[in-house]
Amino acid sequence: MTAKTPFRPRAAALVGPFASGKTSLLEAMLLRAGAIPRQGKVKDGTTVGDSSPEARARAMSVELNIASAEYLGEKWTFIDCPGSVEFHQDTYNALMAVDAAIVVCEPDPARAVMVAPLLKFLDERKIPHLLFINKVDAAGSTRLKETLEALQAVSERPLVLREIPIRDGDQVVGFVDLVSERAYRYRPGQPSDLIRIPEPLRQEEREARQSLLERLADFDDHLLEELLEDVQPPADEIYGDLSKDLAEDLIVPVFFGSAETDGGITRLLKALRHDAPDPEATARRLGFAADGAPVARIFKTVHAAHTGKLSFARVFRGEFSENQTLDSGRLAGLYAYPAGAQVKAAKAAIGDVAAFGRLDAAATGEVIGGDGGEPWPKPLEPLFGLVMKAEKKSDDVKLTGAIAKLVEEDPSYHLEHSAEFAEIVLWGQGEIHLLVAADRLKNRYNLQVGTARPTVPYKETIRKPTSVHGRHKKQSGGHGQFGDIHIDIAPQPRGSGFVFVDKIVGGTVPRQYIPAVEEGVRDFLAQGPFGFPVVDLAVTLTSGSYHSVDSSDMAFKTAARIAMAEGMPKCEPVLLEPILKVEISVPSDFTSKAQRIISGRRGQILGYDAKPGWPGWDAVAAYLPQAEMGDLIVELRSLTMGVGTFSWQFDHLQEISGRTAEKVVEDRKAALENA
Ligand SMILES: Nc1nc2c(ncn2[C@@H]2O[C@H](COP(=O)(O)OP(=O)(O)OP(=O)(O)O)[C@@H](O)[C@H]2O)c(=O)[nH]1
Ligand SMILES: [Mg+2]
Repeated sequence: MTAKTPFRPRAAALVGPFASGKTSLLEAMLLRAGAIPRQGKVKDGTTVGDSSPEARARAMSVELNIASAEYLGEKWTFIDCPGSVEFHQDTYNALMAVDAAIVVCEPDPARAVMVAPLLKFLDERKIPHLLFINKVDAAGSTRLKETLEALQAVSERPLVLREIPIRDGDQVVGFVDLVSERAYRYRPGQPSDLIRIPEPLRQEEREARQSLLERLADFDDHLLEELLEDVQPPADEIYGDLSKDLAEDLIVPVFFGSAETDGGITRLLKALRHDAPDPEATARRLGFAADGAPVARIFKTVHAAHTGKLSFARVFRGEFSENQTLDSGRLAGLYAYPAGAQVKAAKAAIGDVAAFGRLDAAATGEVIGGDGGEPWPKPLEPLFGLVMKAEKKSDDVKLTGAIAKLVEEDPSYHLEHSAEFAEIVLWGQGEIHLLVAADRLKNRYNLQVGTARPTVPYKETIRKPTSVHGRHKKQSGGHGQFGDIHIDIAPQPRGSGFVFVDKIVGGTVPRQYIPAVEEGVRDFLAQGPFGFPVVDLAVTLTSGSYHSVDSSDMAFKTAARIAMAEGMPKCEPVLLEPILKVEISVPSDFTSKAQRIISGRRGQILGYDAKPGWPGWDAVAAYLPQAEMGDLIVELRSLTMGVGTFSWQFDHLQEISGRTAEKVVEDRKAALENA
């Protein structure tokens, strides 16, 4: 870096659908920048990214990969994000920290819809982004044009092709840059060769360039005038428009190439270098004023074995140094990530991505050294839950502590302690998300955990009233036991819970024993005849008798339990199933599939409508038994290219009977016997 070319370190996120080649692209960019000596492969487990055991085991990204490099003397931090929607919390959080995003997709029009939720996130927040259509080396990648059309259909912003492909048969072997009008032929593992524009492409090149210029002219009156007057705009003007329009998220420039065979990587890096906004512009976009004390925003929290808690943050103002005192404590360590390796750093200045050590009170989304900034994305709602059960009972406390750390790292995990069923339920975004959590518990905390489906919180109630007498009398040796009560048991309207009524007159049950009667009833109701909590009933204590020596709390409690055990079966007990109100969101092509999923799961469709703010998407509202929610997200994703999702909340309890109810009761009995 020379004094003449002041620049700030910049950061770009690599995002895009599952397996589109982001981690491979990171590897290719690090190689091109000279940060690594050779290019590893995801399949071989040799990439800089995906180095955690959980990622390697699955050959997919399950957390952020952060690596910095210098390209042509300028420092970049690349944040390679997981493509799987189950790990999108990390992806969304990383996008809050970068100057620009590279959306990596595949040259397949059918997959374009998979990018829709990401593009929506980017456009809503005006995060500058460009598209990189990867894997053009693969045979049959002749469908660039169709892919682009399909992508345009899911992008609010105009997509602007920056280059056109040079083909050999059905393979892309190079490109013509539409601004410089230079042609290049890919050379695997090396920068492309400059060649003459192939004669047959001249016409296509001119047309594509013209449409690029027309797009830019939509946002530049001067350029529009030049085009109308047939004046060739100078290259500088075009470059100026490209970077301005990218920075303001007015257009989305489109590139293509091949991460694995090194096609189009230099072009992509150069485009970033020329067009990506600098961190001062990004700080402005994110609502951080230029002047003031240093600020950095935490976009990821990690609990690492040797360093303890690490808060990964991007610096948006000023400079931090090790040992500095912050509001949240002393800055006990600063780390940088050249080519993905963790090294100690003395300072982190505007633009840098650094990990801040041991800020114990700090959480992801927090601004270190200040406040303000754009609202942080909300944690993704829980969609799939698994019980985490420590194999050793003595590990239970340790397990809860370790899960709390996982939740801190990824706020789209949600911990639920179910007191009713004594279960630790971890909720998350899908099955893999939770199995990765279980692996992390094992790999990092040496906790062997088994997983199981959470118990569905069925309840029971009664349909008919009854009156019953409960008497507990024991004469064993000295002190006896005596409790004697009459109670009425009666159904109550849905949602009223449990009511205890005391109608004792004349002291047939002395005051001091009445709470014991209620306690006995409540104890019984915690696990009714079917094994579930009983709700929506009233128990009225009408009369009783006592013994001046032998009566006690214990005796009346037992009498109450006896009365309940005798009375309940006469009240026509019935199972109550929890019903959720769900709203499924899908692109409208998938609406009928979503409806079929609901009916296939004993659900009741309430209606569907266009999803507000999501052109081309529908929201299907339905009632769904909670028992059917277990793997709903799995089926929904498999039928909607991974983009369908849902939100849910408990709505009401509903009586069930017949075979479904019998099965629930059998399973519950078996579970209670095994417990
Ligand atoms: N033919 C071809 N295959 C590629 C290319 N880039 C990546 N792949 C393959 O695509 C698969 C996924 O690559 P990754 O780099 O892990 O993709 P990713 O986008 O990081 O995946 P996730 O992070 O799990 O979403 C691997 O099998 C790669 O070998 C490419 O340019 N050409
Ligand atoms: Mg990856």
